[in-house]
Amino acid sequence: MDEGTEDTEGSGTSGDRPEGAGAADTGGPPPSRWRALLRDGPAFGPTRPGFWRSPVRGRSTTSVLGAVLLVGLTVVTVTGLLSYAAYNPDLTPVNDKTPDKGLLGFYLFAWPTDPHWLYRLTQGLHVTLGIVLVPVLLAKLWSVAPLFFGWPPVRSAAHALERLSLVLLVDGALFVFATGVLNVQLEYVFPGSFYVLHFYGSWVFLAGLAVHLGTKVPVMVRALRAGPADAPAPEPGRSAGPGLTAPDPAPATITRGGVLGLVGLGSLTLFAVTVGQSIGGPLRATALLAPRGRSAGEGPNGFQVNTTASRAGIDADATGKDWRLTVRGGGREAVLTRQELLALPQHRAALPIACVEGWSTRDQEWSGVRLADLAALVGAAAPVWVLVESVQSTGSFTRAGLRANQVADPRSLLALRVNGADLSLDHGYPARVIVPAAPGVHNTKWVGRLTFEEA
Ligand SMILES: Nc1nc2c(c(=O)[nH]1)N[C@H]1C(S)=C(S)[C@@H](COP(=O)(O)O)O[C@H]1N2
Ligand SMILES: [Mo]
Repeated sequence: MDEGTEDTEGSGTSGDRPEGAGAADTGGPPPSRWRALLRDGPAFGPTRPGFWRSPVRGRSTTSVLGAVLLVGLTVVTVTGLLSYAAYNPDLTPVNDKTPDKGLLGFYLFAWPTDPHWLYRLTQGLHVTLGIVLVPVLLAKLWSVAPLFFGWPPVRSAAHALERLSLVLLVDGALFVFATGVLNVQLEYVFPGSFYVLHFYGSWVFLAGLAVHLGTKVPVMVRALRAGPADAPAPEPGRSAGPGLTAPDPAPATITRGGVLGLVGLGSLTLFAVTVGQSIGGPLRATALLAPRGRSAGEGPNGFQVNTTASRAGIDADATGKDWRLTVRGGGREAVLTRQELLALPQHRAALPIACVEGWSTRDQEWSGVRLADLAALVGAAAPVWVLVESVQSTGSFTRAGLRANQVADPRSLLALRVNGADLSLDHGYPARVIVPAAPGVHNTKWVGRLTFEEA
């Protein structure tokens, strides 16, 4: 997209070009009018530089917005890739929502259990910053809108590739932001799984972004150095289409600083009504945009519930007196009642729940049986991983695989109690898994079976 580079920006001096210049020809087909149309584009509309009249557009506005996005999107991208790794998708197909990822999982690693708030931080950043950047993204698209109408639409093979990368970039960005926001707002309108769409959409977006940054970062740095006052004078351009700067600007109704200030205010407002859901505690009440409500009741079990027991279709029989935990591994099987579990050594761990949707709780005081102790109980001395299965029969989060390092961590529990009380049914009674630094979705509730797999 070199319409935006300094050699073409503002190339048009007005919307009018001599029609049919060099047209004193034979009069044979193609008529000169057609040639002029091909060269200069339609006589009116957005391909005409004069169509774009905001005096606020310009390389300096675009560069400030671009710089903010560059820093912000780097954090959103890194934390997004980390979120995928946090699911340990390479451990078992049970964890992998994108089995056709191919090379895209090249960077996966065993997600650590330290610090215990790791996923809370990375996913809180991912979602909060993603939401905060929405006004910046929209303003950036507005600021470069004239460039989308560059004329001629395609000048060469290289130019065609550049424009294609732009399609990936813009469509990719809109798609990834839209799917992310919809998921956070619980609008599960996706055909199939959100994760799959968001994952592949991100890679399309990143491919476009890589090409874009390669050509645009030097332009941006130069414009930022030059400052708003003395943007370098445009050179005569190769493109007949519009540039960033309006050749015939309308009277200003707002300054450039005013536009950037409005965008900043929008972002700040979104930040203020979002961040409380990741900080939790009393600040949760400030999270006006939190789709799950701003309070979660009183008492030991008074913290965020994602899926209630009734929503999960958990019936009283499955979790009542007849409930049993089955533990398999090491060629043995043990079946335990809740009483028998409570008779095993109980351990405590102060751990949060941090959902992929960005909300999280503060550390809660869980107590129960160590996963490592349950492995030892059936003689699985060194389990490579454990398959955790809920008694829940429908829904997508009924099973999860946990890796050796997660099983071995002494804070990883099959929790029976929280904050000094029995788990409530909504929090997974009779027993739920809680693992430090794991995404919320891997803290399976209403656990019915643990299968420890050895090498
Ligand atoms: N069986 C079961 N376990 C589950 C879920 C579920 O839907 N079913 N939701 C998971 C998700 S997505 C999260 S974020 C946490 C939320 O825990 P909470 O509902 O106790 O707040 O539990 C996880 N455990
Ligand atoms: Mo979640």
